[in-house]
Parts: sequence; C-alpha cells; structure tokens
Amino acid sequence: MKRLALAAALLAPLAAAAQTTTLKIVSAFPENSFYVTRLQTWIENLNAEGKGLVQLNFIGGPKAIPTFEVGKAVSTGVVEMAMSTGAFYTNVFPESDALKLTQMPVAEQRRNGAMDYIQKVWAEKGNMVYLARILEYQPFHLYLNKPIDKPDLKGLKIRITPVYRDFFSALGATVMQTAPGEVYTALERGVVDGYGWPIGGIFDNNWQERTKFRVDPGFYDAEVSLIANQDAWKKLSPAQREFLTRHALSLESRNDYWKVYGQQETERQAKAGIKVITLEGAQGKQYVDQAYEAGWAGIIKVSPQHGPKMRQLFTKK
Ligand code: 173
Repeated sequence: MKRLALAAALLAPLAAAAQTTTLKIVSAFPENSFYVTRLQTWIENLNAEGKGLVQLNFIGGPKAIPTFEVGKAVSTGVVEMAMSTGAFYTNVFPESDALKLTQMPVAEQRRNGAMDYIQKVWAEKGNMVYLARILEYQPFHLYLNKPIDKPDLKGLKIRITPVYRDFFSALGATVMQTAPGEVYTALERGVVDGYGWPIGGIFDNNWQERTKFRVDPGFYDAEVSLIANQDAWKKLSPAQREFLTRHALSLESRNDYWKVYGQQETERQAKAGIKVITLEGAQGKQYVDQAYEAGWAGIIKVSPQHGPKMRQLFTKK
C-alpha cells in the first residue's frame, strides 16, 4: 500500500505534465498591429495561468501564414487557433463576412440567439469553434487622398477586403483587394486613391503619411475574433476547454476599451492633419443605410440559406 502510494505520488506530476497541450495560434493581422500587441498580452497571461494544462504558442502574423490563408489553416487544422476577421476567410465559407453587420454588442448577441447561430454556422461550414469577438465599437471608414463632396466614388480606385466590396462598388468605385500588409505600398505607389479601415489602427503601419481625408460617418462594426479548429477543440479535456473559453470570454468582456481607443485614434488623426469629409444629415444617413443594404444583399446572395436569418438576428429592432 505504502509503495503504491509512493509510486502514485511520483507519477502524478508526470501525468499532469503529459496532459499539457500546446496549441499553435496565428494572427491574420500584421505582426506590428495593435491587435497583435493586445493578443500577445492575453497569451502571456493565459500561459502563465495555464501551466500544466494548456499553452498557446504564438506562431506569428501574415509572415507565418498569409492573411487570406489563415481561415483555411484553422479549418484544416494546420494551426489550432487564430485571431482573424471573417472577411479574411470568405474562401472557407462566405457567411464569415456577415459579422461586420451586427448592430448590437456581442454581450447582447449572446442573449438574443445571434451567437448560437454564429457558432452553429462556424462549426458546420468552417469546422471552427467561434470562441470570442475581441473587437467591437469600431466603425469602418473610407479614407481618401482625393476629396469628394457627395457619396459618389466614380473614377476612384479603392483598396478593399470583402468587408467593403459591395458598398464601395455600389458607390461606383473601382475596387482592389489587398491584405492590410499591402496597403502602405499601394498608397505610396498611387495604385489606390483610398482604402477602407476601421476608425482605429491606421498609425500601426504609418498609413497616416499617405492619407489626406477620412469620410464620416463610419458604417458597420469591425469584428476581430478568436477561432479554433473544431477537431483540435474536441480533443481537449473539459478542463482545458473551460480554461480557454474563460480566457477568451474575459478578453471579450473588455471590449469597452475599444470605445476609448476609437476616440483617441480620432484625435490622433486630426493631429496628423487628416481632414474629415462629413456627409451631413440625410445624406449621411442614406450613406449608412446604403452600406447595410449593399452588405446584406451581398451576404444573402452568397448564402440564401443563412443570410436572411443572420440579418434578422443581427439587426437592431
Ligand atoms: O483589412 C480590412 O480592412 C478589414 O477587413 C478589417 C476587418 C476588421 C478589422 C480591421 C480591418
């Protein structure tokens, strides 16, 4: 009996160590972006607390896996986790781009059934576990180097991702898709006259040097999320899943931070000399309405199956 107890005592730490699972995580946003800084802080805390249970190994950004390949890598299990936005993995399933159209905080999405629906679609069509939305309260804007006086982009070349394609095309723009990592060069070479991006983040890669105007109002709500490969997730123990979920939800619960960040970035843009072109009153409202109309038309066209239900769940009543 004594000897058995001793053997068990000796083996226990080994067994615990053997249970530690290390998951690879990548970012679809550039290495030097603020989103990644925040992600890395989160990973460090998680790893400190998760010793003996689960560890995250941050592989890197688009240099490790190109922006528009990250979704496929998660879906197939090349990496177990990622920080991305849905617009970057429409090549896995087109509904991924619909999260930009949510009109209520993610906390409310977790109450009204929207999150259940998101998790179902992400699992069925992406082989993904949708863990947490870690960016909200960040409207997208159109940034320009040529002035406009009405919502008409005819003759302008605009850098896009799927987020902006339907809307900017509807406004008459010629659109060109690039990953965030290629925006500076496109502006520098004059390949584009402007770009879409949220209110925050243009300083991360010095785009302010190549930006003259921001168009207000903003539209939609930028989304960045933590996603995981579903097979890898199922292989984790309940304790590991609970731990990761708790940490992901903890980050999600701190999204109010982005409201402050949005204000700071707005001021920073003004100080950097970026002029605001405001579409006033009815014209501004029409611009935003058109954004949602064009956005939903695009989603429903590629997903008659889920688009209408998503629209119902994501739209403010
Ligand atoms: O690259 C983009 O403009 C884009 O689609 C996006 C989405 C969410 C946050 C930041 C950028």
